[in-house]
Amino acid sequence: MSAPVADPQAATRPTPSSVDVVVVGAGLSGMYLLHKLRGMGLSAVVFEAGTDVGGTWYWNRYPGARVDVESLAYSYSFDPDLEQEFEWQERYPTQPEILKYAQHVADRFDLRKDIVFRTRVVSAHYDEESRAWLVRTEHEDAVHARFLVMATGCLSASKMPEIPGLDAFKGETYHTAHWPHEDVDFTGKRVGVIGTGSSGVQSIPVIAQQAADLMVFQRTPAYSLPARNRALRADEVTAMKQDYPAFRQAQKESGFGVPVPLATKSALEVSDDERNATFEDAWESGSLVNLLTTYVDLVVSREANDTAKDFVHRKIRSIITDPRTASDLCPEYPLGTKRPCLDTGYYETYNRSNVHLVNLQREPLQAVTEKGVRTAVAEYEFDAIVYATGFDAMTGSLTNIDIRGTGGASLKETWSAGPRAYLGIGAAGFPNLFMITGPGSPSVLSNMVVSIEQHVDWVCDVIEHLRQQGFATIEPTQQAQDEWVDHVNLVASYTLYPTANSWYMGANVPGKPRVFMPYAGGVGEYRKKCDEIAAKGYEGFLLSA
Ligand code: NA7
Repeated sequence: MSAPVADPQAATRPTPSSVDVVVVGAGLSGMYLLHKLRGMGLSAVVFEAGTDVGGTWYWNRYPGARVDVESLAYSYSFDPDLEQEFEWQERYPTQPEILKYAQHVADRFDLRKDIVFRTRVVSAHYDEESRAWLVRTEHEDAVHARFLVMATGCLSASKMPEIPGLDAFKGETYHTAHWPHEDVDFTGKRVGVIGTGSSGVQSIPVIAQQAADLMVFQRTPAYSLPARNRALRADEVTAMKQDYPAFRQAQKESGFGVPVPLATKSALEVSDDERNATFEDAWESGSLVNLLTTYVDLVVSREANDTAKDFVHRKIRSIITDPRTASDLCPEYPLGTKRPCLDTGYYETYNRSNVHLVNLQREPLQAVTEKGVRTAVAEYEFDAIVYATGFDAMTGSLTNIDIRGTGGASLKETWSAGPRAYLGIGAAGFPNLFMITGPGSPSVLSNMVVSIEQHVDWVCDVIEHLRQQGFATIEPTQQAQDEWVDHVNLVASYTLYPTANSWYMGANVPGKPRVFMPYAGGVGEYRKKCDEIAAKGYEGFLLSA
């Protein structure tokens, strides 16, 4: 795999021996957190494995990478001047544009001077006597901190397929989540792409334009909607910037962190014509959530969901000329229960003569070989293989670090039957440890920036509360945590989410417990709950002097 090239703007600083707060990760969570902590007069250091800020948008540089929430909504709200001054170019910005935004924020708030780049945290152990975390890095630096905040992101521990021979291939190998910083040119090459989640769906149309031949290996088809991306118009930017406070408030109160009109009807109570016209409008709108939110019951009723599924199937079949390819691309699980995708020309790409689909449900992947990929049916030869095989989502970036709390208990072992966290923010037995968008919070079911800001604000308020009240430590009680996890599971059980083999459920990682990890109760309701808990003096948490 090609190693990333260092960014010229990357800075490094020596690791301090002691700080108030260690933050792991300099993505959108870690950056805002650092800014806030500094404002509170606390000392903080951020450790970041990459050579620059940006997190997801630093690592996922594959061709066609874009965010699928609109730029004017997928941006920080904490600083009105920042909101006004940054000029987004596209409705759905590309990875380079979002990375430029993150770099702009780092420059504007002079963040890099407290970030140690090129440095992975390997362990964090809580010392009960000193009531401090001892955090160690891959470079054997050690730092003591009163608080440890994991701003490690939900999708940052990438995964490869679990098949033999990954090192055998003699050609070029890429993973979408570790794309090289220099240009990759597939012109004239035979390319194999494994995986058809968002990264596959976004990169396949771009790679297809270059490659002599492109073979896509699909285990499960995605539901993908056309992004209808375009340049932003000056008038819409002006209108949004004038109305930002109201829009931000609406984001906070919404279900997904994206304001949409509230549905009032069941998909089953309207005529076929009315429903199809509604779905058609949503399809044309170019939005990830508009289709799923057209009717009240699409996420909870299989019968209602089937109407949307059938609509998308008809769309796929109307675009793709080869009936067998079209049929292979039609998902059978309910719409929305695996992360849907937004694309630019994805289905159309399968009409190109240089693009072929291999359905791994008919011919399972067996091995990577010296020349390419072997399935149960054939060996396919390539000059390059692209792994778009996703992540050990939500927990991988936390359990990959040796985190040990009270009594030396390991977080990985404590979570061996599935993650358990109160509000998705703290875990019983791990004092003064906070997770930004951790499992049990809306996180990946939301516009991440909205959820990140909410968690960062909430965590900083806790730290301020402890300081003002003279408390040294905080951690969830076992009871409050158990009740929250039960509540998260109960809410999920009312929905269709647990019915699909998704990474929300841990189903993409062999042996990972099947637990629905994000909180499906909605961003607005969740925020209210967090605020109520804070107002009651952090109900469900144990605060000690
Ligand atoms: P995803 O959405 O997890 O997609 C990974 C894809 O790779 C998906 O199609 C997987 O099939 C496939 N995959 C994973 N492991 C294998 C193996 N062993 N064999 C064959 N195919 C495999 O990751 P992305 O990077 O595309 O997107 C992540 C998120 O980024 C996305 O949801 C948005 O939030 C943005 P499966 O579906 O598991 O059968």
